[in-house]
Amino acid sequence: MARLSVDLCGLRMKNPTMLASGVLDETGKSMVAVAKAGAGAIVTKSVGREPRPGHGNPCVVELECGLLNAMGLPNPGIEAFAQEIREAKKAGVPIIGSVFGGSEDEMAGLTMAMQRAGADAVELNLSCPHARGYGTELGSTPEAVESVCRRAKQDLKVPLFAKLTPNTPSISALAVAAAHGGADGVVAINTLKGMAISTEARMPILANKVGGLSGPAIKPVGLRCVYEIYDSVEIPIIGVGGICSGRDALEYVMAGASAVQIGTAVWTEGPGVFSKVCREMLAFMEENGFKTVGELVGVAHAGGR
Ligand code: RRO
Repeated sequence: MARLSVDLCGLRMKNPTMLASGVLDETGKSMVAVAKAGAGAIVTKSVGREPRPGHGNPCVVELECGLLNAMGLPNPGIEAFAQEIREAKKAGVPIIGSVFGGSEDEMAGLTMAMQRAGADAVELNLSCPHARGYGTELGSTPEAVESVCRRAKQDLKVPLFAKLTPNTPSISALAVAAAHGGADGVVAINTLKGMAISTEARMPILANKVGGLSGPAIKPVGLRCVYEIYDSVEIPIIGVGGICSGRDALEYVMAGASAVQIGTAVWTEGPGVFSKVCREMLAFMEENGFKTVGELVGVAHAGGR
């Protein structure tokens, strides 16, 4: 009998799927609902120190190939969000608190606040493509990534994941830096910087003009990033970008991911996508004689790591 359960840096997950940050993860109740629908773990919406309203509307555009968003990090601030974490914990799956900040100090403070609120792990969002001052500065050079990870990890007891940007010449250099800084794992990838234009209005559709592209269009980019990172670091990789089916998830696992995140497909298909992806992964494993997900991690690299 094949089984989907995985141990990710000590987080015991009943399957390797996680809710990605940004979709249905702003309240404890919605996170519980997604966990009940089958997600193996939940990543919260990225939270900062102070409340933020986010960018103006339109902040999301549905495209044929995916979604373009410029939400602009809307969140109630860490103090208010702690209550949502406590509520989400009732789901009985690992809750990973995502944080963003404008400085290393801010990031470290938020990381510790997430731990105090009960988060089972923390994801540093170093990669929002369109929030000036939050993400790009701390996430775009190996030096900055290493330094912020080291600072955030200092007094942290729970695992630390660094979510990296694909909008860079070398994501594997960023992953190596995260590992040197003490991150327990890396998450690849955040959205790709993009734009949509209304020919009628003759202007960009998003109020923020540019935004982050997610969904099926970015799966080949995400796979390439995970594949490259797998050749560069020993720490686990969490793959994300365009996963809608069990086959998509397995592609990420074969590229080197130990777990995967799903976001846009939750928007397009609803939370039922988690049980569908798991069912399809399990069927593939049974048909092909794999007993654990671990046996499949990185098999697309001939000769292994
Ligand atoms: O809130 C957003 O606009 C947002 C974030 Br924090 C992120 O990390 N990635 C993205 O595409 N949008």
